[in-house]
Amino acid sequence: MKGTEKLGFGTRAIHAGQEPDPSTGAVMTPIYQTSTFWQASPGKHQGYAYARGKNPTRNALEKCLAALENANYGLCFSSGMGAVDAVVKLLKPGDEIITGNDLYGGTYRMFTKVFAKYGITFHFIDLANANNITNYINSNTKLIWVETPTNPTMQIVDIAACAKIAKDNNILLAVDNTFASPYLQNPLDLGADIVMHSVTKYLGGHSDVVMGALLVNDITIYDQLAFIHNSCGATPGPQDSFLVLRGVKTLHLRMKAHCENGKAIAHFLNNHPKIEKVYWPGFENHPNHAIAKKQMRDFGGMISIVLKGAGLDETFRIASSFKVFTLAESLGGVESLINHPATMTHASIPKDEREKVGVVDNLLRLSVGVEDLDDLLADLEQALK
Ligand code: P1T
Repeated sequence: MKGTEKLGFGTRAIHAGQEPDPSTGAVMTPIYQTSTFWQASPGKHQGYAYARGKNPTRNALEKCLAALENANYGLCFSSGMGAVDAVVKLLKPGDEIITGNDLYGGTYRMFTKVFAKYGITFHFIDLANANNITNYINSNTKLIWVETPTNPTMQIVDIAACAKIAKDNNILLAVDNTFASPYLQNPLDLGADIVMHSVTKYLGGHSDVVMGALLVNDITIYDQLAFIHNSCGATPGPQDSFLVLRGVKTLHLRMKAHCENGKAIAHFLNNHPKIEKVYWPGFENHPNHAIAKKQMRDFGGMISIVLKGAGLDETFRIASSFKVFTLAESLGGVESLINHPATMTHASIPKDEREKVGVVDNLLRLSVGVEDLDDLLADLEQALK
């Protein structure tokens, strides 16, 4: 469907980037399972030469995701980490990145264990107050990397405030929008330069694909990222692109249900005697609730909890005793998941670093799915007994 930019979110989720297939009229974008494309004479082809560079199924998805983030351009990667990697490769040795002190463990690992040795310096700081950024800016600062809500303590970072600081200092702002999804938050509209997604999560929505994406408005940034994308090769295959095109068609419906269940479960846990603390940006006493309200349309289905007085054994016992929630890494699928960040998703962050921001041994993270609320509540009740 052409000219989708003025259409509502759900209509874009279903139609953007997708036309009946020109060769057969197939309504659903076919899986173009081909690595290469015929050329009538060298360089003379129908827009596609080699599938690392461009594939029609992936192209349709890139256009669809761009439409959901109000972006001009999209690029899909073989994982969320592949997308993060491409952004950091915009920089050169000597450059510096300012980022948050609560990040997905894999992002922290890539920054500290991979790119630090290529001469890039990272500052992991408290971004709950965006003004802290100015203390770390110098002439080498090239990028601010923000996750909001953060993984796993649900801190909220003021995207518009970060964007103003970035613009004033000629620095790029990239926002990892994985936890919010484009249904809840659109960082480019708030002044960010690059939006990143682990498509594996809410966009895919069914825990059957690993993929990443970058969405941008500026053609110069797009050209640089597209060059890295093709040169370094972290591109996804057509089958996975098809699965995500299919998953995205229900993003708006799923997100409504995630938010509804998330809200009810956050309140239930907040009143539970076994729980010491609940991290969820929808609570009025969340330190940045006002910013969450300003930049998000709802508060999502990601919740973290601290178990009252529980040691590691007790935490493991509880984490292993769910019947509807599944103990597993990842998030954002239709099914509810429970995760122990300290030993699973954030195990690569040194204990003293993670504990400073609250990623303690008795913290559990819930990805609230779209099952029947009563079943989820009953499962929490029995597991916490
Ligand atoms: O797993 P992958 O698609 O490569 O995406 C990495 C990634 C990036 N950013 C955020 C905010 C993420 O949460 C992730 C992946 N996170 C998990 C697997 C997890 O369970 O937290």
